[in-house]
Amino acid sequence: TTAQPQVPTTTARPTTTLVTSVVSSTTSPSGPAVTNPPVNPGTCPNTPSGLGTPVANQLNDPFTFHNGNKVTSKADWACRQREISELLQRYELGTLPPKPSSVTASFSGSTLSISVSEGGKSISFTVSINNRPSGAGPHPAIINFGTFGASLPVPAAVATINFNNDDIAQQQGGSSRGRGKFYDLYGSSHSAGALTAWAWGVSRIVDALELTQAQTGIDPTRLGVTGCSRNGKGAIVAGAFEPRIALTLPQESGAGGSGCWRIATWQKNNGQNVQDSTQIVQENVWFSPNFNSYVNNVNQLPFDHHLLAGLIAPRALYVMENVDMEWLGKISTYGCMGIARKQWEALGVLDNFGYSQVGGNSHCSFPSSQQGSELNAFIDKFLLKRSGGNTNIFRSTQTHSSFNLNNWSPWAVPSLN
Ligand code: MCU
Repeated sequence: TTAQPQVPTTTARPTTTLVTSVVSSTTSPSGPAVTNPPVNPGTCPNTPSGLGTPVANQLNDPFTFHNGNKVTSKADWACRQREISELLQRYELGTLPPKPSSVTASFSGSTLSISVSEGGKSISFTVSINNRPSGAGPHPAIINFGTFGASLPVPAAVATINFNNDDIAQQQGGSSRGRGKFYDLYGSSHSAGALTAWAWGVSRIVDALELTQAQTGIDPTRLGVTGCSRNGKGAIVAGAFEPRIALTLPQESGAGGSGCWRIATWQKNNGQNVQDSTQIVQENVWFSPNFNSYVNNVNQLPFDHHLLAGLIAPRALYVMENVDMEWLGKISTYGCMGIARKQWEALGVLDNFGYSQVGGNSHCSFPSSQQGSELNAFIDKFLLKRSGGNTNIFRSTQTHSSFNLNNWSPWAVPSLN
């Protein structure tokens, strides 16, 4: 299959301005198929307006369209992903703008400078490319949310790209709403919450890497994205919205990331101290203001975060969580990802999905038990394109016996061809 970005919105996609002619004779090593299938929007069913029937004590069926039709093929699945993306944007995350009319980039030292114009307005931002491997390359890279370097260990053969996401959209509580370069470009009342604005920023970094491949030596087809905690929420949303990301690595993202709203509410109703939808929108501006109308009754939503994760399938996702952090929603992330996994199962690519929940480490300090046979196995297979260890992982060091994965996902899992 050829890489064909899935288009999350129906708007036209203007061409990128080239600052450098990119002529590359080197090709990426081959490996497992990790791209989304092509979407032919004309063949996709229309998504009815409205929320549809509420879904309680279970998670929405990934394999039934909003109009009630069944998903029976990979082509249907690609349409369903478009629909899920649209629904997530409409009710929770805010609108993801299409590629801007102009994106230019230049690389000097370790700084990649990115300039974006749209509708007569312009912004620029920079990212630093660190630990570039020696040798001609091209080399894979992991885009890390935050300026201090990844909070998980990145092997020497992989570069790190530090993304100052707060520069694109601030996250200092309610007063940050509409602040940051994204809003300088699109207006302070744009519907996008910070997570969507950051995903847009990641897409512009990928645009810039495509333009400057000859200078940076970074292979834009072998990119990972990571971040921890609030920035882990950013990483999973970026992986979901940007199909050019090959490997998504959210670390301890918890509620609003790899957790599901409905399961967090269920945990809270069972007396646990867990972040839920009503609290999270008070704490920060990660979500669209549109979400406020649904936080008191998340059963109304035509999705939950298992479907956010499913936007990544069949690409690779490895989710790291911490069993000691009740606030993050340890049952919620376990249940949400255990059910999300069924989307990779339907596509016959369980090797591209990992969920691992361990303990004994403080928040965002990476535990060695997840490194050798898990994180490194994912990086080897999907960024370095070496055959290696097992990447079909679903484990927790705790048995969440009060939660029944199958009761919460009573729908059938088709085999999609
Ligand atoms: C796990 O991410 C967040 C969490 O959602 C917040 O409630 C808490 O305040 O901060 C966490 C975080 O980002 O920690 C660095």
